[in-house]
Amino acid sequence: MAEMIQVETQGRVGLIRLYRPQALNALCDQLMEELGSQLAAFDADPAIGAIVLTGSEKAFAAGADIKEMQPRTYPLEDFIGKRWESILRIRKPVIAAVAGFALGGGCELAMMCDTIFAADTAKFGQPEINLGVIPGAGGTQRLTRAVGKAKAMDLVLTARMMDAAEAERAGLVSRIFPADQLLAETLKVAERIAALSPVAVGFAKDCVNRAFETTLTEGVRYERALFLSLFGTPHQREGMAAFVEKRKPDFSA
Ligand code: CO8
Repeated sequence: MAEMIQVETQGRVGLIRLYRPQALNALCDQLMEELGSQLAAFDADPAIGAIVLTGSEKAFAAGADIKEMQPRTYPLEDFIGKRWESILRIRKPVIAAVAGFALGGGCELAMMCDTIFAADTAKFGQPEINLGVIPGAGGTQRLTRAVGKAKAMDLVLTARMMDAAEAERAGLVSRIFPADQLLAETLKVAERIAALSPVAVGFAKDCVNRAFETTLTEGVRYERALFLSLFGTPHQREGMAAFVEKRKPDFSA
């Protein structure tokens, strides 16, 4: 039974709420293990089409757990990879709904999701430099790809926080909502995605992510192969027939 996350489903959407209220959802090993298991369970469940990951009003997550890391000394095993990278293996879309602090590992976790929706209260940052370390779960890489070198360098070197408006302008965040509407609006978007063809949605996610891993020519070749293979699915036939027949498509079959 998970203690540090709360799990619900709403229609075809799986909702995971990080839940360590006494520590601003600091991402300790136990929490990350619970999160990884639940993400994998939703990914394997055909009744779920999209996943929303959120925190509390005050914090999405204020970072990796500093108290847990404090006694660690070099040389040490990679305590990050096995717990933090499970989210990257999820084939269904994962939307981060961020209110309050998303700092350090919290910002990195949000950036591992497929897109970020933010409350107007959200604050993003990579303050690890203040602790005598640097981001360790992809922050220097994903933030730089999301917002460009100048702003990423500014955030990583100064530890300053960026508010939701700045994060949206910079391209880190896709949409901003008033804090009291963040979850409802995010769930609406997730439900819409969850009603689409799961194969097409998975391929679309995979192709956009591929853009970060390969050259343009290879990426376009990959996209085309997946696009063409979708013509072997009933969902392509249903989607296009529904358009021609002026009705809503039904991708549930
Ligand atoms: N780790 C552990 N405990 C935390 C963390 C954290 N990251 N953040 C907050 N807490 C705890 C506080 O210690 C406090 O607990 P207690 O009441 O027992 O003292 C409680 O949460 C409430 O926090 P505050 O009293 O500090 O709340 P404020 O509203 O005054 O301040 C802040 C909020 C500004 C967010 C402040 O808590 C803060 O600066 N937190 C730390 C932010 C930070 O430095 N994050 C980066 C951590 S390092 C990291 O993420 C590296 C990632 C590397 C990859 C992953 C490796 C596993």
